[in-house]
Amino acid sequence: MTTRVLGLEPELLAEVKAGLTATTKKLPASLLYDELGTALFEAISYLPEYGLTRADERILRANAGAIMRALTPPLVVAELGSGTGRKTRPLLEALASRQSVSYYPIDISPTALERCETELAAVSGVKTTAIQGDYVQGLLEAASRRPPGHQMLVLFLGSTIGNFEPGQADSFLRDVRRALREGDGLLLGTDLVKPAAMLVPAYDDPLGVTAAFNKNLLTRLNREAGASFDLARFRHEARWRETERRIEMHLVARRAHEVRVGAIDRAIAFREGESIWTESSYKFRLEDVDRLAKSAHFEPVARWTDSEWPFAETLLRAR
Ligand code: AVI
Repeated sequence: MTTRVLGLEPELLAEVKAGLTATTKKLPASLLYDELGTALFEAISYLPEYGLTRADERILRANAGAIMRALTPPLVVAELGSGTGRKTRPLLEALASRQSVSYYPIDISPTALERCETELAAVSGVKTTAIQGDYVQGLLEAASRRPPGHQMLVLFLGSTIGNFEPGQADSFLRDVRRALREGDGLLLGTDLVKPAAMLVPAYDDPLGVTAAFNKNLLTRLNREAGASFDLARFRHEARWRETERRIEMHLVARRAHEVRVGAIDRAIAFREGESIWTESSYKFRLEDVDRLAKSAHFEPVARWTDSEWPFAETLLRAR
């Protein structure tokens, strides 16, 4: 048997080159999600220190009926980033008790879509049509399939919006809005600002799962960009930036050394203590969510929060 190792897409490779040769070294967070990275993120969601996913799921489970009652049937449902389908299930079950449901999970990863389809196969009254690809393109495709007279509900859960830079989050929501019609809904999950004592261990857990998730990015560059990163020469660090309200993940060089990256034909020099910034995870205040929504022509109509782990699910209506 031969294993085919694919190289990075040219655009991603160009981002890697720009990021590693910049004064402040940065890598695209999307690199974190290869097959192993996706499995490690799922493991993170079970860590006692990482309350985000459980809070998201708790809110959806406890309020599925109320969320669906806030919308006017008949509805079709599209989800940006299908995940495993685990947290979407109660929402689809609540809706399927009123109407037959067309559900369009949209994801770049075929593995994620397969898992989502398997998880939801047993839910009666739900027809799942997976769309592989970019979120906005996928949403346009789902919107083009909606039957006449149906409203669309878009799910963007898990605070994935927090991994966008603020300007990107803004333009992304505008793109989503453009794919929708007036009156359509967007259920937006956002992790809320909380004390550093809760946030830092969530992104630097004692078991080292988040460290493995972060370092796996270097393994990926070794495999897919011909790099020679020695993982032992880097340590994971989570930094809470109070003013920017974001957690940053970094990989910090333990000592000065050089790393060859074959696919960009460069030797990258690291000073001792120099870091590669790999991800930002923005945390929101409720007023930030409302401002973001309004600037993209959505109107907040209802909100559900979790008290154990501050997290909000906001139902927005396209205006
Ligand atoms: C997917 N996303 C919402 C996660 C987060 O919390 O920002 C990714 C993650 N990074 C480290 N741990 C989890």
